[in-house]
Amino acid sequence: MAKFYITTPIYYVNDKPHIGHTYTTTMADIFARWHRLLGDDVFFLTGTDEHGEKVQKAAEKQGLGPEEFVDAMAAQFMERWKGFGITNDVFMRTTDPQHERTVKDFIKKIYDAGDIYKGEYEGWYCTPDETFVTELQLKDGKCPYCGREVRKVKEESYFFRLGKYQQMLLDLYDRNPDFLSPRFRAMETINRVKEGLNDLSITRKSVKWGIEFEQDKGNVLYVWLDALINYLSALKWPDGTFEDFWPADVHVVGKDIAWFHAVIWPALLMSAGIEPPKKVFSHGWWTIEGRKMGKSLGNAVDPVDITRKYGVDALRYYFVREMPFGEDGDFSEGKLIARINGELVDDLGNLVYRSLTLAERFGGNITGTPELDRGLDIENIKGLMQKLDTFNAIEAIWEQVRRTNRYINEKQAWKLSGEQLGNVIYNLLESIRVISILLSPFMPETSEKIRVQLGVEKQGLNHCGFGEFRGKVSKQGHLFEKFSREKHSENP
Ligand code: ME8
Repeated sequence: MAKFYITTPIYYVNDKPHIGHTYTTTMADIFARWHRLLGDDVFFLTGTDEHGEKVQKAAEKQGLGPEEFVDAMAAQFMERWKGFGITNDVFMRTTDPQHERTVKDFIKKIYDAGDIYKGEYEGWYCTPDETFVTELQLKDGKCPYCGREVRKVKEESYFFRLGKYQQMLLDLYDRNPDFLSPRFRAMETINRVKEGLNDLSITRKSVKWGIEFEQDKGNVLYVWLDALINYLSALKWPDGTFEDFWPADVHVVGKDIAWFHAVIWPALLMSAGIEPPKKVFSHGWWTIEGRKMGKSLGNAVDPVDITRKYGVDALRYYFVREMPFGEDGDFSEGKLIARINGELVDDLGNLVYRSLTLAERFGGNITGTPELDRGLDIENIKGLMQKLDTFNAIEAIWEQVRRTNRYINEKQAWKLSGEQLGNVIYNLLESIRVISILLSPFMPETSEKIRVQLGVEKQGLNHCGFGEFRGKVSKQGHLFEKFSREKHSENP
């Protein structure tokens, strides 16, 4: 059995989950579900990043101790993912004792390898990004990544010999062109690595909320170092299920944190003598109604509000449909409504409703010759999903939805009877059954509703060929309802 280990970033608990977190987690969930459908042994990891200055400050602002604060916030993330049907196998918190153990073992390993030395860090620090910024990188005196205020830091610190790994990293990118995906984003990282790598400050004296640096107590580990190691602690490295699942098949991350995953992480692993992950996929960013997302702009749409109004599956569908995985895109409620009305209601909902109506009225045998399977290339869809190309995969599935809808009209099904009608219904139901399997990673609730109405068993991807239809159909109303744009604009 093939294994598939997929991760999301672990999110900072300084604030509740937003649409960006929901996007990353949902996309990873789609791949995890797809691989389960293939019959793979899947390990899907998400979690929370609970240490560091940013989280410490957020706790202080609420007048809470950090432990109390992170417990409450982590619970919100867990609850949110549960409500969104996210099927993670483990939820890793960086305050988990297992994580602390793994981190300490890992640090010891790279310390013993001679890759950590004592020095002094002098430069700038961006707390919202938890990132060191050099004098040269500053943009108008602000953080070059997020444009926010930076703070001068001058303190004793331990460093990781990142510079030592420059050539090994370049060799890795060379040897494995798929390591950094998508390709168009890879060049930026590769060029930066070619320019040279500074050693990385990995401990802080002025920060208290973190994992202690055991080799010199009184220093706390840099939050990013702590965080990256979660991908190992979830497997209980060096024992546990490490051998079963490592290397990770794909770390799904936003483009903002590609550097940490594509440069720092593999270098740390090399130092510890551990194989690098197979792939780091950095996806694009959502703007909201054309504007950069952020609380300060007051336009952070709450995914809970969205799903309460439109349903979880509609949001999942929008995520995949609206933005090719890897590119940037814009989130707008108007566009979401347009897709619900035009595609979920008119294409899919209508197809299922019409077909089940025909099937329920029909008294004869639902049997015939496969016709609607011709344009459907399952191997092609599998290949697209292997390349993480959800955008073209959903389009290929949708083409089958539209083809099946057209078939009803071409056959003028409403004029048929007897064996001819039985054959048409057979093709419709088999096509819908296959569509429901293919759609299950994308829209699990909808897929399940279709399956129940068809009266068929849960099936994997090896059941996507047309066979004998074996269901007992029972129609249960429409899958989706239409929304009016006017109502939305009055009440945004
Ligand atoms: O960076 N569009 O956590 P974080 C799409 N704790 N995705 C977005 C987005 C947007 N506008 N904004 C954020 C951290 N994201 C670290 C990670 S991993 C070892 C440690 C998503 O809470 C995107 O996936 O700031 C991004 O990488 C992540 O949220 C950042 O989450």
